[in-house]
Order: sequence, then C-alpha cells, then structure tokens
Amino acid sequence: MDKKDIKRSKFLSMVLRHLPESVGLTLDQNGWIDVRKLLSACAKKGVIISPECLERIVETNDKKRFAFNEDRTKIRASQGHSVSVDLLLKPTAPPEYLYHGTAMHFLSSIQNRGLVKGRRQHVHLSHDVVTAIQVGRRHGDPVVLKVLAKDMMDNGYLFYVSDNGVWLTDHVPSVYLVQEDRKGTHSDR
Ligand code: HQG
Repeated sequence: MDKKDIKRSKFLSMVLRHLPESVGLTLDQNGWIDVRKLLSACAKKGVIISPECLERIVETNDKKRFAFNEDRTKIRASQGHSVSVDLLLKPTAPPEYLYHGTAMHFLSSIQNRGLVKGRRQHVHLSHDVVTAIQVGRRHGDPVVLKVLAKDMMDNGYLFYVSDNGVWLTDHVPSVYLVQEDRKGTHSDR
C-alpha cells in the first residue's frame, strides 16, 4: 500500500471507528455505512477516494481493517470502534492463551485494574506474540501480557473474534495475566 493509500486508510479508520459525524454521517447499528454516501462525504472534506481506490484499500490493508457487505454497497470497520455498534459477533471459544501488547508505563495500572477497554468497545487481544509486540510499541516500550483465555472462558468470560481475526473481550482481570519476558516466554507472575 502506498503512502497516499495509508493516509486514506487512516482517515477511513477514523470515520468508520470513531468519528463518522466528522464527515456528517452516522453508522447504522451494526457499523455499516453506504459506500457512495461515504465516498461523497469524504470528498467534501477533501479526501478523494474513488470506488476503485476503496476496493484497493480494502483488499490490500495490512490488517484487513475494513469489510464490504455481500453486495458491496456498504462498508464497515471490522473492529476497533469507540462508536457504539453491534457487530453481531458470536461468542467463540478462544485458544488456551491469547496475547495483549501494551507499554511498560501502563503495567502498574493494569496490575491494579486488569485490562480495561477504555474508549474502545472491547479489550483487543491477538493469537500471536509478534502482533502483540507491534501493538504495544504504538504506546511506548512494549510489553507482552499472556492472557489465560481458556481459564477465563471456563470461568464464564466471553470472547469474540472479529472478521479480521482480532480477539475481543470485555475485561481481563489481572489474575489472568502473565507477563512475558522480552524473548516471548513467560516470567514468574
Ligand atoms: C492500555 C490496533 C492502563 C492497553 C491494534 C493499551 C489493536 C491500560 C491502551 C487495536 C489498562 C489502550 C487496539 C489499565 C488497558 N490501565 N492502561 N487498566 N488496560 N490499558 O489503542 O489494544 O492498527 O485503545 O494496554 O492492532 O493498543 O488500529 O488499544 O495500551 O487491535 O487496526 O490502554 O488497535 O489496531 O490503547 O489497540 P488502544 P490497543 P489498528
């Protein structure tokens, strides 16, 4: 994806996850927006995206952040919303462990409160350590927390997986978190 498409993709993330009203639109209850309305609203804000360009962004996006509906008349972000939407995801059994990347300076608060969703609709988890490190690095010196996902499920916590493979849950109490060391193996709790 070239730099111009990355910029357009970031703009679309902002609109489709957080601030549809910034281009004068609202998402429907399941997060969808009409493609033609979206492109014309973006153009009015000076962000020119042709239908072909949108197809390219959806197809080549590194995390497959966006998805079309079946007849490709609507589009939505697959996860990451702060706007309240119901993606109609079904509870799904997670693997034994999932991972969350964060930054060192958040650790003491996470130890106190567990992983909280903050402004987003869910806590975001990945099935691999490498992704977690990349996510953590966005916030500072990265740290990976292993989430005892199966134990959580056995104790009644629900997990969902988005269309683009991100694992989601509401809250992870710190008792289910184990800090990984820098080589990706766990250290003592
Ligand atoms: C931290 C990206 C203090 C949490 C990624 C994180 C992801 C706490 C930050 C998606 C805390 C929130 C989401 C607590 C959690 N005290 N800090 N109790 N509990 N935190 O950006 O998970 O590239 O809202 O560890 O791939 O970093 O945008 O969430 O550091 O899937 O598609 O609070 O965004 O996807 O930060 O990232 P964020 P995130 P995209």
